[in-house]
Amino acid sequence: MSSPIGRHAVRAAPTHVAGDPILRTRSRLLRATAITLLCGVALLIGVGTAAAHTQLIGSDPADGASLDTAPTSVSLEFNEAMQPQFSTLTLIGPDGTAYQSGEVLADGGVVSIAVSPLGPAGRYEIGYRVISQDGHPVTGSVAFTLTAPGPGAVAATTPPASTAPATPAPAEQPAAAPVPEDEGGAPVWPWVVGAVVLVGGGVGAAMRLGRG
Ligand SMILES: [Cu+2]
Repeated sequence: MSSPIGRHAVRAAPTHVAGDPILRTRSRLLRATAITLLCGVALLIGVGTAAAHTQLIGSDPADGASLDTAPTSVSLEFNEAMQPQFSTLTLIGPDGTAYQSGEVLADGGVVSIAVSPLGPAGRYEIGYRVISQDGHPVTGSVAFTLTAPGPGAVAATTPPASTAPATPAPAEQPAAAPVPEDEGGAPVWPWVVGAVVLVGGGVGAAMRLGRG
């Protein structure tokens, strides 16, 4: 609060004298940042860059769909041709498991990926990250609801019924061996001291040589 102007002036003067390169780099950075921001804002607003930025125009399953049969693949349709090597698709289930399987396939604007047998009923989210033709990544997601457990849920939800009473794990597990204090090896400090002594000696010798 006291004297920001004075301190600013003192600091700014040498910077200005020292270098146009710094200022030039900074303005280049600012310009790049501004362009990136504009692109992002345009993307958010959805104007001006419709031609430049990929847009999702459909999906299978559709966004918000309710299915009683689990799909074996998911696909997304975009408004321009997609490159499979630059496209990422994920399918995350209500249990947090990633169900996408194998490689992304692309056919024109449609990218797809196989999915392993879906698990519990609930919300499944298809996430995507693709690259627009202007090189900018576009990400998003659509979701569908599986109203009945998928084929992958059977194994997980019905553990084999065991006839024997569950045997509790032995209570007297041998305690983990205490970790010896010097597990990490020899202490480090002698090396640090040694290094300081060496460097100090070297500097001293160099100064003596420089003087003589
Ligand atoms: Cu862009």
